[in-house]
Amino acid sequence: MDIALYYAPITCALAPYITLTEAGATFEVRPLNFRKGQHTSPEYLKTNPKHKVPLLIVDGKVLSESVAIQTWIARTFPHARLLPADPWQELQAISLMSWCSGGIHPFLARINSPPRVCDVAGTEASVTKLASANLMELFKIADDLLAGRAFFFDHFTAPDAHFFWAQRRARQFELDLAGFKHCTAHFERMLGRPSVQKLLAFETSVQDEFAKAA
Ligand SMILES: N[C@@H](CCC(=O)N[C@@H](CS)C(=O)NCC(=O)O)C(=O)O
Repeated sequence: MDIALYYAPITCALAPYITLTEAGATFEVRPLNFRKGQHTSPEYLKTNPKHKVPLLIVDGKVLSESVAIQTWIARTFPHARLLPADPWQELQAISLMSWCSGGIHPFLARINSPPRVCDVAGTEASVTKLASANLMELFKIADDLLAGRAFFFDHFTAPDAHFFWAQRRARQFELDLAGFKHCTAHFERMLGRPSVQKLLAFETSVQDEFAKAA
């Protein structure tokens, strides 16, 4: 099976990179340089008109959307136990990933690019302030879910990778998550995983390559 992951540094494509690594999958990574607009090139738009990552190509077939990609990885590599075995728990895991993708991510995207959602002059700070307040509420919910646990379920699963990315992005935006002790512990635990270490080293190498090409 040929697996290729379209990826860009910093983005939510980090989550499937971690999950594929946890699965022990052999996969090719195709980095896109957003600064150079490679995600909006005519060539990429033919593959993904949404101009987003992650995008998975499996034996030439295209799969977009993080939740679907993460679910595909978990189903394809069952030995890695990337979703809980119990059907109800499995749905809870999919619910968590949908929340990362559809609940948390849109507020991160607003902070990343306020003018994309509001182009009224002088409103940037306001968009960021409101998105940050919403995120604080969401991270409080995550903090409660993680209380007394190492991971969302009784072992590492795909939602942990997805949430790790969301939390990393929020921290990069300097959201003050210090009060969320369980989120912080989860973040530090994730940073210690070999899959995350591999990802971070890979990210640095891609960023170095992009810098050389700038
Ligand atoms: N719902 C999508 C969102 C993907 C997404 O927004 N990716 C961002 C990076 S974090 C992206 O590629 N943005 C480029 C763009 O919107 O042009 C998913 O969960 O896969």
